[in-house]
Order: sequence, then C-alpha cells, then structure tokens
Amino acid sequence: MAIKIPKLTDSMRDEFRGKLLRELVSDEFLEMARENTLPWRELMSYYHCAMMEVETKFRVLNEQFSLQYDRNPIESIKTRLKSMESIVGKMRSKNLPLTLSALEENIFDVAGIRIICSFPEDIYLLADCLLKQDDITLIERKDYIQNPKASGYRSLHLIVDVPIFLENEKRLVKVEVQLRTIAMDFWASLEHKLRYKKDIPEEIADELAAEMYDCAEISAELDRRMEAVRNRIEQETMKGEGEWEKQ
Ligand code: 0O2
Repeated sequence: MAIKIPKLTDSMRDEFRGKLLRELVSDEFLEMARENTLPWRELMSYYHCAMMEVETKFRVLNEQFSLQYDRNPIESIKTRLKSMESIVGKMRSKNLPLTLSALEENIFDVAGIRIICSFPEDIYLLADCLLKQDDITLIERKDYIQNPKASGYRSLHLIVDVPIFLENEKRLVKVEVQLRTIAMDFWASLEHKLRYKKDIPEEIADELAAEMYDCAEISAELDRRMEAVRNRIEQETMKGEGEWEKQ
C-alpha cells in the first residue's frame, strides 16, 4: 500500500526550518558569531567614516571650483561599502585567512568612492588636488586611462589612506577612489552587466566583448573631442574678456 505524504503548508515548512536551525546552530557557533559581530561592525563603520571623509573632500573641491572658475568638475559621486559576501569571496580567492587583520592588511577596496567627471582633464585635476592634501597618503595609483585594460576599461584608480578621528584615537583607513568620465562610467556599467551574465553562450559573449572594446575606443575619442571643444570655448571666452578689458 502506498504511503500518503501529507502536503506541507508554508507555515508548517517555516516551523520545520526554525526547528532544524535551532538544532544545527550550536552554542559554540552562536558564541563565535557574537564575538565577531561587534568588531566586524566596528571595522565596517571605520570604512564608512573614511568614505564620508573622502566624499566631503571632493564635494569641497567641487564647491571651490564652482566659485573660483564658475564650473563644476564633478558630475556625480557614488559610494559603496563592499558586501560581506564579496569581501569573503575576494579573501578566499586570494587564499587569505578569514580574519579582520588579514582583511585590513590585504583588501583595499572595502570602502569605494566613484567620482564621475565630464572631461578627462578634470579627473587628473581632482586627483592632484586630493593627493596634495597633507592628511592623504597615496598607497597605489593605477591609470587605466593612459593604459586601458584589455577589455577597454578606462578609469583612474587611487588607493589612499585617510585618517578618521574617533573618541580616543586616530585611525588610518584605506579607501579606493575611482575617477572616470560620464562616458567611461556609461561603458563600465554596461560591460559590468555583460561580465556577470553567466548564461550568455561563449561565442556571443566573445562577440559582445569585442563590440564593447570598439565602443570603448569610440567613447574615448568622444571624450577627447568634447574636451577639445570645451577648451576652445574657454579660450574664446578668455579672448573676449581680454578685448573688453582693452576698451
Ligand atoms: P566592484 O563591485 O566594482 O567593487 P585588486 O582589487 O587590486 O585585488 P584588481 O583586479 O587588480 O584587484 O583591481 P582593479 O582591476 O584595479 O580594480 C577593480 C575594480 O575596477 C573592479 O571592482 C571594478 O569596479 C573596476 N574594473 C576593473 N576592470 C574592469 C573591467 O574590465 N570592467 C568593468 N566594468 N569594471 C572594471 P570589482 O571588485 O570587480 O567590483
């Protein structure tokens, strides 16, 4: 005679899951989670503070340029803290022990800030202004605008140490700054989608990657031409102002 298995309702399933979890999660595991939760949250809050410090520095520079030269070099700013899953994934891929000190010493992009500019020249201008500040220490500089990646990716990457001031101490925290133009950002977000879509057949993915490489070249040319137009406008404006002064 066949055994009739009763149909489980959602609430029965939830209750079963709860019971199973309580059995599986030992006191030892809970103790370990408790011990590490606070230091983890503390470390993440340091990264968050450092990210805010760097963001403020760029907002101040933008404000100053707007007053002094009547133009805003920054179009927009994006910030992000790396998720626990991607931090753990990156540490595993680098064969690092899963400890907070290994994280601090080896993973430099937990706090990330992306500065989007209209023109490539503004990227270098802003990077120089940031690096001139006496509380900022440059750890690493990767210029993927001068030397684009094989994919066509372009951006200027800086890893910097920035101090944050806590109740009784000063801590140096690493922040990754990515500076790029609107065109570079537009390209990178579409290419990112392509990179993480796992269900595209290989030959189509290769074809799209080649198309994206071409788009990166066209987009870099567009950046150069638009910058040249911007510079011509500024030159003509300055000439015009000179003529006014002569009168
Ligand atoms: P997410 O979500 O943006 O953080 P390292 O970090 O130094 O160990 P790597 O690969 O040398 O590793 O760093 P790299 O290439 O200097 O910078 C990594 C980040 O740059 C990536 O972060 C992307 O944000 C961006 N990036 C680099 N290459 C490409 C590319 O070809 N296409 C796109 N769209 N973005 C790129 P994550 O960690 O991948 O992701």
